[in-house]
Amino acid sequence: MATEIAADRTESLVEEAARFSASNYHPLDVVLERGEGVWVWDVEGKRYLDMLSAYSALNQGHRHPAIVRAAKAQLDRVTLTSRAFHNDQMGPFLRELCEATGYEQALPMNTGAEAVETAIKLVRKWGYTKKGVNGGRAEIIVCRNNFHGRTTTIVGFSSEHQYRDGFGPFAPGFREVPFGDADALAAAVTQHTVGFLFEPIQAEGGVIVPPAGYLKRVREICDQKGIAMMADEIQTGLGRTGRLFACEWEGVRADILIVGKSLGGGVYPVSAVLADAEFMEVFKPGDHGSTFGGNPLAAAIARASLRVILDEDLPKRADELGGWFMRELVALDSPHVAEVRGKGLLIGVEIRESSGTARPYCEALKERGILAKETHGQVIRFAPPLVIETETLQEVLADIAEVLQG
Ligand code: IF1
Repeated sequence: MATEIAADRTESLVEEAARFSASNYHPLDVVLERGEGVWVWDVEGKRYLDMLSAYSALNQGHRHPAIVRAAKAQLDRVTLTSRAFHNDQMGPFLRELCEATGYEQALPMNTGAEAVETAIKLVRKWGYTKKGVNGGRAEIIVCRNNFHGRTTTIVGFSSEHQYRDGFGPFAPGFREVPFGDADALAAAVTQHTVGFLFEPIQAEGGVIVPPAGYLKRVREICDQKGIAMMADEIQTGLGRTGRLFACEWEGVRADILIVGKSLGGGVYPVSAVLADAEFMEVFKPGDHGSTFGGNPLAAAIARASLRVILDEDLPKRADELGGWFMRELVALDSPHVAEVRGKGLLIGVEIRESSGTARPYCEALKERGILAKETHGQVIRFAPPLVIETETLQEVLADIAEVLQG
């Protein structure tokens, strides 16, 4: 009886959301009401392991005590000042972010897409004022299969039909090359090119890891041609792939680094663009802004979020646990799996076309208390919070084995 009532509650909440929201999503039928660490609970009291981590926005886990403490303390002080005035959190936040990443300056925004837009404006103005590109003709090279957000400018250079269809007209000034092909990048550069925007691993694209040496070659080409290397590490950054930033895997430093997601610790949207003053100084008062960017609540939360990543050495955890977990997934030797790929705790399991799509596998995992989300039809993405324990991963592996081998 009690479980029936609970199931009714799930159904009515799912229906309510469907009735009153736009249908731009197709979520699994689970309604969550509580989260702690790597666990979430639904309205029926059932516990799940969160293997999606809100697309890497929860690297520190749900409601990390240090981050919640910082948020609560700041809620009792001041939450929003606007950039018309200073606040006592933003400066320390940006200094700590610069110190952690090795860039001279940072510009705070809120969502990932806003930070990408900010980077686009930054590199264009840098191109016009410092590189001498002809006014209005700046070109940015992007990768096929990219995902950088949902604004009209950004979807305008997406190669995914659905992300674009019906939303044009789009902004000009973008040129596409295949991801992972450094020669194609070199060949695409013209006198108008100002930058190359890329994800070190294409996450939404299906967890696509580029060939070894790619990022190094990209760095060399950007240096040779005098264009800006622009890394979107919104999803790959802040420890996810086993390094603080995925570019570190090849010892490479981008000119413009874009961060988001876990910078807000899963508590609040916080994003930022990082670069040296040579770039950042092109922004003059009034050139760019945001009502909420750099607000004291965001800054206090981001400071705590960053501190957790560094203090708990989450990149190292992701490296060790991810390497082990990926080997175990390969060792399952499932007949339904075409490939297991990824880095750190950003792992994609590609289901063979002959075994159907990834969605039913995600549904079956959900039944066993594991939340994962398919991407691009065939790929199950496993990306748990980086605070996960080895024993927990070990336990779910048995369930994953059943689902993948069944
Ligand atoms: C959705 C995907 C992930 C990103 C990279 C910028 C952004 C994202 C590399 C924009 C955002 C999100 C968007 C969210 C789901 C999620 C996603 F499947 F859509 F692609 F993570 F894989 N750069 N990715 O991954 O950041 O503006 O959203 O803060 O659109 O449903 P945002």
